[in-house]
Amino acid sequence: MNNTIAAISTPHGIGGIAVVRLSGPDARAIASRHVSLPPQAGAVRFTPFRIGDTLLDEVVVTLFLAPHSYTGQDTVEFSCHGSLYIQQALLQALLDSGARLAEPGEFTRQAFLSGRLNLSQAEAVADLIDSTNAASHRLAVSQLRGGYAKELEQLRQQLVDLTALLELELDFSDEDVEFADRSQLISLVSQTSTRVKALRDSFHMGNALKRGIPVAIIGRPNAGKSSLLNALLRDNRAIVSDIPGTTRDTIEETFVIKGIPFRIIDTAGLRHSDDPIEFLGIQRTIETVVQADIILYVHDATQPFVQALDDLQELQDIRSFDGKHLFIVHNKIDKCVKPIHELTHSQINTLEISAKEGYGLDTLTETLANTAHTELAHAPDVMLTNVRHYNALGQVDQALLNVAKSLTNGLSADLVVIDLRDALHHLGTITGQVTTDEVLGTIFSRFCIGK
Ligand SMILES: Nc1nc2c(ncn2[C@@H]2O[C@H](COP(=O)(O)OP(=O)(O)OP(=O)(O)O)[C@@H](O)[C@H]2O)c(=O)[nH]1
Ligand SMILES: [Mg+2]
Repeated sequence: MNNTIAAISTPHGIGGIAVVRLSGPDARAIASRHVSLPPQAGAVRFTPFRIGDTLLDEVVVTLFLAPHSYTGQDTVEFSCHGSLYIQQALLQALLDSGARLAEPGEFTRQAFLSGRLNLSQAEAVADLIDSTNAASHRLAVSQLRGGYAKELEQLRQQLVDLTALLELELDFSDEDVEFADRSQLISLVSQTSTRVKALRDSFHMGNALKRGIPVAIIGRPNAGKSSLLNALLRDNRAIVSDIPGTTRDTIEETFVIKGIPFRIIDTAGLRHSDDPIEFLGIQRTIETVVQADIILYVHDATQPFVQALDDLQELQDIRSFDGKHLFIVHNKIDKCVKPIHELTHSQINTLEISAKEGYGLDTLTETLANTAHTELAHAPDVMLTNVRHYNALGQVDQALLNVAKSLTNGLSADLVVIDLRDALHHLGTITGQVTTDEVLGTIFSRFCIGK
C-alpha cells in the first residue's frame, strides 16, 4: 500500500492562499518532480510549480524531515494561490506522481502511528479544531499538552508498580512468600480508585464546558420562554405567538457568554394537556430539567405568582432541583404597573425582564456567567471531556474494584494480577497503547480531510 498521502488542508473554497500537504516516505521524491525543494529541513522556498512543461503557479514550499514534522514522516507543504482550479490541479499532479489521496484525519493518524502523539492527544487535535470558545479551547489544549496526559501517566505508573509487586511474588511462587503486604496493597488500590473516580466525576463539568452548560427555559404556556430564547440569541430562532402551546418540542441553541458556552434549551409550556403531542412535549420538558445545570423558570408577571410556586413544587416532587441553579425570571414587566419583587420567595433567586423590550437581559446573561464561574472555581484542574475516555475509566474502575475484592478475600497473586492487567488494558485504550483498527477508524473519521 502506498503510504505517501496528499490532501488540501485548508477549507474548501476560494481564498488568498491554500495549503496542500504531502506526507510519507516518498514525499520528497514526488515533490521534486514539480518544484525545487528548499535546501534543508525547516526551510521554505518560493518556487514555480510545474506539471510537465506547464507552469501551474508560483508557490511557497516548506520542507519538514522525519521525525521532525507533524506526522513524524517527511512532509512537504505547498502554499499556493487559493483558486479552486489551482488547488485541485496541484493535488491531482501529486496524485499522478504517485501520492494517494489522504483519508479524513490520516495525517494525524500518521502522527499517532509514528509515536508523535498519543491517542488522547490526537483526539485533542480534533477538539482543538472544533473549539468555538475560550473554555472548550482551553480544555483541548490541556488534553493536547497539559495536565490531563500527566494525570493518565501517573495512574498508569501506579498500576504498573502494583502489578510489578505482585508479579515478583509470582516469580517466587514455589517458595510461598508474600513480598507485598496485603493491607498496603489494598490501600494503594483504593488510592488509585479514588483518582479514577475523581477524574470520572469531572466529566460532567468537562462535557458541559465542551458542549455548553445546559440551561433549561421552562414555565407555563405563553410566559414568553421562546421570546426569551430569541432575545438571548438576538435571532428569531423559535416561533413566538400569543397562542398557548406554541412550542411543542425542545429547541436547543449554543450561545457564548464571556468565553463560556451555554446550551440554551427552550421547552414546551408546563400544563396538563389532553393533546398527545403536547403531552409528549411536556415529558421532554421534564427530561430537560433533569439534565440542566441551570433552570430559568419564566413567569408571566401579569399572572398570579402562586402559579410559579405550584409548578416548581410539582416539578420538585417529580425530580429534585438539588445541585441545580434555579432562577425565577419575571417576564413581561413592561406590562406590569405594580412592583413585583415583594411577591417572591426568599429562597429563590429572581430576575425581572421584558423579553419583548429587551429589558433586564444584560443582568440575566451576567447572572448566567457568574453562576458558571462559581461552578468553575470548584472544578478540578484536569477535566475529562471525552465519552470514550469516560467509559474506559469506568472499566478501569470496575477492574480495580475486582482487585480490591480479591485482595480482601486473600486470593492468590496470580488472580489479582489478571484484574490489574485488565485495568491497565482499559487505561491503555485511552492513550492508544492498546487499540483496534475499529477504534482508530471511528476516532479519525471525526477529522476533516487534510488534517
Ligand atoms: N408585553 C410583552 N409580551 C411578551 C413578552 N415576552 C413575550 N411576550 C408575548 O407573549 C406571547 C407568548 O410568547 P412566547 O415566547 O411564544 O411564549 P412561550 O412561553 O414560548 O409559549 P409556549 O411556546 O406556548 O409555551 C407572545 O405574544 C409574545 O409576543 C414581554 O416581555 N412583554
Ligand atoms: Mg414557546
